[in-house]
Amino acid sequence: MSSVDRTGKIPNNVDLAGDKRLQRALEHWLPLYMEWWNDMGPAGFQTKDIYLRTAVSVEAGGWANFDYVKMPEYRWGIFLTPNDSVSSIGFGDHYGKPTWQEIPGEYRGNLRRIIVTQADTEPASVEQQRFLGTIAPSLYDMRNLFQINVEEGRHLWAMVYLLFRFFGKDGRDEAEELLSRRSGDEDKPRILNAFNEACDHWLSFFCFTHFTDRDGKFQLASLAESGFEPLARTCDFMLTEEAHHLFVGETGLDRIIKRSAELTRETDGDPMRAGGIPLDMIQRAINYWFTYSLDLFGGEISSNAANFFGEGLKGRFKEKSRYEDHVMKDGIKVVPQVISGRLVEDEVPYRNAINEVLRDEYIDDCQRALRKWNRTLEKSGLGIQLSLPSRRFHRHQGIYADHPFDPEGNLITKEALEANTSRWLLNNADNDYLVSIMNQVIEPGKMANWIAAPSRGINGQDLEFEYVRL
Ligand code: BYC
Ligand code: FE
Ligand code: FE
Repeated sequence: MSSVDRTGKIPNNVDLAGDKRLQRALEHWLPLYMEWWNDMGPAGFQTKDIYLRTAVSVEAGGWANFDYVKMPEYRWGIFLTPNDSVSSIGFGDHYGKPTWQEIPGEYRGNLRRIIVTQADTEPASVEQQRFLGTIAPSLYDMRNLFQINVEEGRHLWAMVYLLFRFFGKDGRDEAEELLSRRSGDEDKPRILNAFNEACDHWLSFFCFTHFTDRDGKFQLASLAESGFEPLARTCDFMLTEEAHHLFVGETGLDRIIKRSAELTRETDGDPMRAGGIPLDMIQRAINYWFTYSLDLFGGEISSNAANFFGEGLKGRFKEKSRYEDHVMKDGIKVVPQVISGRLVEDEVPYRNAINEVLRDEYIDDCQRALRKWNRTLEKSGLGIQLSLPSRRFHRHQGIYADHPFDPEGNLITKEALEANTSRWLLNNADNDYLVSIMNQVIEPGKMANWIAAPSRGINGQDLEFEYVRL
């Protein structure tokens, strides 16, 4: 593993200087990326100094440097977690054999597809969040938004490096396509559904970073197990940045919930009178983003996923420590299915149900965060609790997508679903209201009225710190 080179146009620890063709190819892509960033990145703040962290090393303790940076001058680099020893493939049909440093020819198609799908989500999220800076509830939050945006940009670099390094002309074509699709575009949408949904205000932003970035955590962790070592080490390093995105989402929602509970009490149950966010609206936002994020795990029964596992390309979450049998050739998993209009428990070959195994882990993690929010609510004494809807509710992918379910997961009629949709899911009136109460707050240390202050600042700085110089 080579050391970190910070002198070139593209900071990296993959010895770009030692591979001139690759270096030139990536340097050629850089202005295309900048064009995309200037067109589709955060609107209105490109010339401002933002207090940002930049990945500068891969050492666990000191990988990040904090300083004021203008976003277009951010140093998007390529960093892989170092490999200090020879590794072996941790699961699937090649279990125990040495990991691959180059792409095995027969898996080229599947690896390309996985890498492109992962890559596509990164710029998509930046596009979705493009206008949120203009309605940020504080400088602290505005800074966190931009931090996430530049790091999603770096995640795109991480994947594009793999495309250029290992996929030749196909990889270069894919890298261009990644800059030409657009979130929500009718003709050239992003690949996965959640990344085409509008994220027009900060309740959706916090739900997105909590629920949708959390899909990123679980997908990246599964890819960090990959037998294709460059992919594994790239994803492993991306996870260090991901933790902050999840922190922003989880604590952002907690702060909204805390403030909403206060305003609900102060207004005898009508927080909208005080410009606050009603708790039932928060529940609808949770229902909406949690279920779109469940779709991101793919179908409950998937031969793609079975192949990815068998081929050693994509493992399970914490494959080594959480599982004993790493081959799972004959296991089964019970998956409830709709058969003749009724929900019936069905046995599915384990590998075919592996998307569902990862979704289980994800749901557990979401439940953990929910319990924390509910403790915040308990302290308010309102007697209201939030919940996660069933994994069958409001799905657009997989075996439940074509059937109407209520948030408890019961099969209902289409009419009953239609009659209740606006009660169960974030709706146009909610979105209009949420946009209407969100005005930019730029006095250092001040918060918009609809959200509580965070418990501390960033990198040991005070809350009053000038996180963005406007
Ligand atoms: N929307 O066999 P199936 C992140 C397609 S987030 C639209 O069930 P599979 C981030 C599927 O492509 C992490 N289409 O699915 C977060 C297939 O299409 P074809 C992103 C979907 O392959 C926030 C068909 O339906 N990383 O990093 O087992 C901010 C049948 O699919 C969807 C990854 O996703 C959907 N939701 O699993 C920034 C990791 N779901 O072949 C960043 C890489 C499925 O019929 N991706 N389809 O045309 C994968 O591992 C897999 O592709 C999936 C799907 C888990 C996504
Ligand atoms: Fe990312
Ligand atoms: Fe993220």
